[in-house]
Amino acid sequence: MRIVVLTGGIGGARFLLGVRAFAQQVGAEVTAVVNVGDDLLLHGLKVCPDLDSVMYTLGGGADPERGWGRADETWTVKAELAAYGAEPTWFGLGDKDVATHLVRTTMLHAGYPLSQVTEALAARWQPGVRLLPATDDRLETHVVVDLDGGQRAIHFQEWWIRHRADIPTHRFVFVGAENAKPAPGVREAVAGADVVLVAPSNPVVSVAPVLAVPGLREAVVDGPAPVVGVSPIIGGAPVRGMADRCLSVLGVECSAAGVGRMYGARRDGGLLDGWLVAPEDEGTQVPGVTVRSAPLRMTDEAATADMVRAALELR
Ligand code: FO1
Repeated sequence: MRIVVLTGGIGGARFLLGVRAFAQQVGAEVTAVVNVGDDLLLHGLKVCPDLDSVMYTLGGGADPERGWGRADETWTVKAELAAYGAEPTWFGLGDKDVATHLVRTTMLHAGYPLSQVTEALAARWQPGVRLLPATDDRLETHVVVDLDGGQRAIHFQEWWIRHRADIPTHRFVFVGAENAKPAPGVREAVAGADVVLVAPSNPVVSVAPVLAVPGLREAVVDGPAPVVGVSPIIGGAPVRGMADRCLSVLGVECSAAGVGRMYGARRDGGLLDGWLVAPEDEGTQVPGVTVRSAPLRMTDEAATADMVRAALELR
């Protein structure tokens, strides 16, 4: 069996732990197509938070409390940058993490595309799933907000971390998306998949930028594989993160039904064939989509693998 997962964020990385565990039980191959909209250039370094969260989490090197960055991290570089007054001070790179960005940036400057750089970095971490950025091209999520007396577009990370998503917000813009192409291997993986899973990631800022890459959404919805999503919302609240803030910007109800309907039924031009919701959301209806419930708390790998099994039963 070949499983493709559209994913991003820390929830997506934890979901992949369960996908990998399930895949090991049944001998399946997994390809993760990862959001790059959170990526940023910082102090001359290319930082790819979602690719790194997946790589560190699956490689056993992620900080378990934060969910991002490295375990047993130290912060000397951050303190030294602050001593120079180098902005931004609201975004911190750990010392170990900096090594990843140095290697990545050096390879990118040498002309390697992000997909090849990701493969090279993953050779160290052995994540056990194939990691593909959604695109090798520049695609950044920016957020149009009211700030300093005017309307401005700021980088997603500034909105998310500096402002805790708590300023008047108008819309999200996936800068560069219109000229982006799916990274090499993405279309092929989707075309050869037995199932495409949409991880319980933030639908607005993790999954939407993946699907915003021209040709990628089409490959999924016009492809042969059934598409099954897992709800990131349980009982009206996000499992983690600030999906509620993001959904309210779009005027979408923060519920399993709201997100399922936003994705829509594949047969009606949307994305989904199946939608897995939590027992708390039993009875959720999404027109044209088969909905089932199963426990969705990713408390450990075994529980998450059970979620994946339940999602695959929706095929
Ligand atoms: N999140 C924070 O809340 N504060 C930070 O200073 C921060 C730094 C950071 C550095 C590298 C990295 O890969 C992730 C980092 N994150 C930080 C997490 C990140 O902002 C978001 O959680 C993701 O982009 C959302 O998926």
